[in-house]
Order: sequence, then C-alpha cells, then structure tokens
Amino acid sequence: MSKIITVKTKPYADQKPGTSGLRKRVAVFQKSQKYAENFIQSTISTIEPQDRQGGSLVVGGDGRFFAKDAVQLIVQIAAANGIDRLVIGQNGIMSTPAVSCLIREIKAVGGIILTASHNPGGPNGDFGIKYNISSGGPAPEGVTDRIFQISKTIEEYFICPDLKVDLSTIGKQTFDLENRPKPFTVEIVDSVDSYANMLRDIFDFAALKELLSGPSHIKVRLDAMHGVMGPYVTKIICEELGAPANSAVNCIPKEDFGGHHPDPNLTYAADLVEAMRGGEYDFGAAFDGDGDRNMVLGKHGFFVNPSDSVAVIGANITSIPYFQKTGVKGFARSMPTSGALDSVAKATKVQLYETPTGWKFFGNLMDAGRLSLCGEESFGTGSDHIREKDGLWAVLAWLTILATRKQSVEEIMKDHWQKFGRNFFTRYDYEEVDSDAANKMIKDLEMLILDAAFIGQKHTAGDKTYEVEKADNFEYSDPVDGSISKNQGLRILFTDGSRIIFRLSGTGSAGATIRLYIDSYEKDPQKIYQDPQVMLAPLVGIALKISQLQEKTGRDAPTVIT
Ligand code: G16
Repeated sequence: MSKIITVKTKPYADQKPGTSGLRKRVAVFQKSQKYAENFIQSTISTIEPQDRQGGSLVVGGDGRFFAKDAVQLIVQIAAANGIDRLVIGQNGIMSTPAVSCLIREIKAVGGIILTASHNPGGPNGDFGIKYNISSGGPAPEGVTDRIFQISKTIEEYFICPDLKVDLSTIGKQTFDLENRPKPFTVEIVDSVDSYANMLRDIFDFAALKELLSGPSHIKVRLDAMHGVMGPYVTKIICEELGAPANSAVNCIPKEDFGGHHPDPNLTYAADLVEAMRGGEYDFGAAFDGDGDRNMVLGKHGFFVNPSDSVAVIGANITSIPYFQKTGVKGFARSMPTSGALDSVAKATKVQLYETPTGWKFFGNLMDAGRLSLCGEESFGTGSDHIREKDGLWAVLAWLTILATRKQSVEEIMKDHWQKFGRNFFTRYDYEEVDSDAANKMIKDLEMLILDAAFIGQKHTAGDKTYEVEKADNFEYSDPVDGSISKNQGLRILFTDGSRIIFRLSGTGSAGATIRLYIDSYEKDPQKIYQDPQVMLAPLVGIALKISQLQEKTGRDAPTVIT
C-alpha cells in the first residue's frame, strides 16, 4: 500500500516550454530543488480530473541521462494525481513518433516524452520534458501557456514516494494506493511493436523488402546516432525488411549519445556523410536523439535539403499506399522552410498552408482533415498518420519512391528541379550567443524593417540587386480555431520572391541561438545545379549587412551551416 503525500515547494520563473517542451541543462533538473517535480506536477495539473480517472498516459523518451530518474518521478506524481494507468516503453525508451502513435492507438489522455531531441546528452548535456495531448501531438500553445502559468505559482505537489516500477520487464504491474478504491496500473510495453504495426499499414513492406534484400537490392546506411532509433532501425529495416545487419550503425541507445550531438545534419552526422562519399551505399539517412528528425543522403553523399525532401515526397505522394487510401487533403510547411513544396502544391492543385516553426501548428489542420503531408527545414518530415514528425516514416517514404521510380536519389532530385524549378535554401545557426546581444539585434532589426521607409529599398551584393517588397514579423492565424500566434520570425521578402528570415530558436538550453534562413527560387534549367552556398552568397551578405549580426553579437561565422 503506497502513501500519497503532499510536498511543499517554491515556484521557478523559467519553466516556459519552448518550441517543443522544456529543455534545460541536466544540472538544472538534477540539482535545482524539486525542479523536475514542479514541472511534472504543473503538466499533469492541466489534465482535467475526469480525464485522469480511467485515463492512460504514455511515457517514453530517448533514453538520455536522467531519463530513468524522471520516469520514476512521473510514475510517483501521476499516481498521486489520480491518473489510472501509465503505459511506458521498456526501459523508458520510446521514440517521439512511437509515443504519438501509441497515444492515438490506446486513446490515451496524453503522453510525456523525456527528450531534448537533437541536443547533446550526458551529465553535462541537456534534458527535456515534453507533453503531448490526446491527439498524439505536441501540446498547443494554449496548453503550454497553462503549464507555464501553473509553474509560476505552484506551492505543492502530490507524490507517492515509495512507489517504484521495474522498467525493464514487459507486462503489467499494479499498485494499491492509500485511500484509493482502484489500484494504479503501470504497463511496460515493447518500444517498437505498435509503431511497426502502423508502418506496415502505411507502406508496401513487400516492395520495400524487394528493394532492400531482393536480387537487385540497393545498399543503405542508416545512422541512429546512439539515440532511440537503434531498436527501430534494427527491427524494421534489418530484421523485417532484410537489409544486412551492418546497414545500421550506432544503434545502441546511449545516455550521452556517445558524446556526440544526436543531430542529423551535415555537421553533426559527419561520419555518415563521409561513409556515403565513398560511393558504396545508394541511400543514407540519420536520425536525431528521439527519432523524429531525419537527414536523407544519396550515393556519394548527395545531400537532400529537408525543404526539398518534403517537396519530393509531395510530388510522388501517390506511390505511398496510405495516401492512395486517404487521398491528399493538403500540404503544409513552416514559414522558414523553402517554398519548394509550394511549387508542388500549385502544380498538383493541393492547398498549401504556411505555419510558424513548430510541429504543434500542424495538428489542428490534420485533426480538421485539411492536411496530409508537411515538413520543416529543421529536418522534420511527416504526415497525418500521427501528430509528430517521423524520421523512419520519411526514410520509408523515400525508399518507396526509389522502388517506384527505379532511379537514384540524385536523379530523382534533379528531375524534380527540372520540373518544378529549384528553391535554393540555406540556414546559418549562431549557437549560444549572449542572450541580451541576440535579443537586441532582433529588436533593432524589427524596428528597421517595420519602418515604412524600408519597403522599396534596393540592396546590392556583387552583381545582384534585390528590392524589398514586404517586411514583417510573421503572424499566424490558425484557420481551424482562429488562434493568433505573433512574433514568429522577421521576414524580408524581395520582389523576385527571395526571402531573408531571422528568428531566435526555441529549442536551445543556454544563451540564444540566432537562425538566419535564406530562400531563393530559380527556374532557369541552366542554373539549377549550382552550389547553394555560391548561389545564395549575395543574399547572405545582404542579410548580415542589414542585421549587423556580426557587429552586434561578436560572431563572425555561424556554428552550423545547412
Ligand atoms: C522542434 C520542433 C520543430 C521545430 C524545431 C526547431 O524540433 O518540434 O517543429 O522546427 O524544434 O525549432 P527552433 O528553430 O525553435 O530551434 P525537435 O526535433 O527539436 O523537437
């Protein structure tokens, strides 16, 4: 019989969830008194008491350092707050897309995901707690605002301190709680099973098996970067679809991701890029810590920009069996994502939505039956099969296209540009900039570009001149519920359709990260194969000059270029 006790606590002022959950250094969660307890209680407090009774909560995460402690705390606090059942991935491990899938499958009231995504882990790395609602999607701003409000005034939390679960054994564990008529249940489930079942319904596994292990199979290399994706890649790609075991690397989830950033981009997935350059593999992909992001590479390391990736999937969408059944309801991309998907939407007469950065903004459109496929420049691709971006889904979508078109990644991409034109895109990240300097730079820039005199100005770099057509701080009005999200990024739009965008990241844990995005469309077939960095250099120069970024932050180069 476990006791429920009330513990007095003091609020913290800094528990505002960012783009996707609360992310802080591990030390903040571990060493600040009751920091994690406060946030977990504030989160659970947003669940209505009637939904807790008879309700289930899914718990999973990328297995990073401090996750096991956090799972035990969630169990103890959820039980004390009257949640009837927790369904937890074995050893606390479950990818973000798999959590979304399971929430939907068992009709849970929501889920808690323990991840800081692509941020580094280990005792000196980051930890994160994210709440997803009953649709399976990240909590919308209305809910995260409530969590933040509660966290600012919290005075006590409820906990069953003696309750301990065995996270390693699959099966049901029940616990009697003092003064509770019904026992509290914890179910430990296989992390992969229900997600793999879902994928079997979406894709043609027989065709994929032929592609990966038939007589004229292609060679793939998938890098799980020691994040949560190891077991998924091993079971689905290797064991079920027959790719040789050595097709998958870094598949043992590690608490510190082997000391690396589990971030699938050209900088942090450099090993994969190197291996692909050798020319042995036809297709390569990497995933982030929690398995929702993906990077796709072709033979010899041919890089598929994420904005192009979603556009290619959009242009070939009917080769995926799921969409043959559901039809194509709409496309969406986040505002900074290049306009490549827009061209496909226009040509195929599909409605296109432009949302702020953050997967949570796609959820309403999907729930309303208006959106089938969406993507973000930040290596996120997905569809309405769940309410999170889905790294392995994106890989299977690409493999389906390869199987259907019988072309290489590079040929598919080049054909696409020939047909639709090419959006040259790059993103510069300036990580861990002094917060005050970053905020001031953005404020000054906002003042400058919102001034009426800014419109019509001509900016020249080299032999290129661009005229400002429009400038604003992006604001989104949700077409489903009418909610307004302001201050979503500074945009400078030029008369030729090129765009310069600045925004502050909402996923960092220390200092500020400034992101600069450049998007420029080219339809001249003679020019579409140029190097994006060369092609976009004039616009980068103009962006740095207008923003005075280097002078105001002291940074003369970005940390990461995509
Ligand atoms: C999260 C969100 C994404 C967003 C990304 C980047 O990804 O889920 O929708 O695009 O952050 O956000 P920011 O530019 O604010 O850093 P993840 O994979 O970190 O959960």
